[in-house]
Amino acid sequence: MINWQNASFETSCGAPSQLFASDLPEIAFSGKSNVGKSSLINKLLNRKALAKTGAEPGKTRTVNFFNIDSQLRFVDLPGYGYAKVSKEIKDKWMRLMDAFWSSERDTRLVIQLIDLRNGPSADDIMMLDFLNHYGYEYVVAATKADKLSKSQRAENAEKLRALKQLEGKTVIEFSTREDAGKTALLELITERVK
Ligand SMILES: Nc1nc2c(ncn2[C@@H]2O[C@H](COP(=O)(O)OP(=O)(O)O)[C@@H](O)[C@H]2O)c(=O)[nH]1
Ligand SMILES: [Mg+2]
Repeated sequence: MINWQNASFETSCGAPSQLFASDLPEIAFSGKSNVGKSSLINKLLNRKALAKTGAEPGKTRTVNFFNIDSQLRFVDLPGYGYAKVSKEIKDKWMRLMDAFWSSERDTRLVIQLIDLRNGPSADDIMMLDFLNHYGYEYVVAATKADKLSKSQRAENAEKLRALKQLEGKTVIEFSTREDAGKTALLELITERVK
């Protein structure tokens, strides 16, 4: 049994040299800036502000590690796709991500977040291609589902599920205001960490 209440922030890494080898199973949360990664982590763990939310898009440029009951780690990855950041910052992000994905890690599952309102961006598609190419086990959390009408929500979810990159993949509609997505994700995570 995992005690989800027993979660704490461990460390932030802003440079490749700060990344440490993983000695626990990891669940990585990936997505563009502002898609709701930190909010989703807080929702899963029943916490208001364990992961910092609503920071100016593109501001969270570190890899943030959370220890869950000494059994696994949640990894809040820095968001991509923020148009207004300089090339220097984008290059820095790329080097950090390269270092993360090429390091020896026990990544059990990637939760790839995609905003259900707009559908996948070009960067999201690149990320899906990357995950598919390297054979990562992943699921999509389609976020901010509460911001859509019932019919728009169903239509957007259907479109997302029909994406050729997502063939055979699980897409979970998620909202911080609902418990269904949270329950589904926690089940998947538990299954992968066993
Ligand atoms: N209505 C609604 N707003 C959300 C949801 N998830 C995140 N947000 C809001 O979206 C903004 C960005 O969320 P954040 O978690 O910081 O995104 P991150 O940059 O991906 O970590 C914040 O203002 C959140 O309150 C959701 O499910 N529903
Ligand atoms: Mg964040």
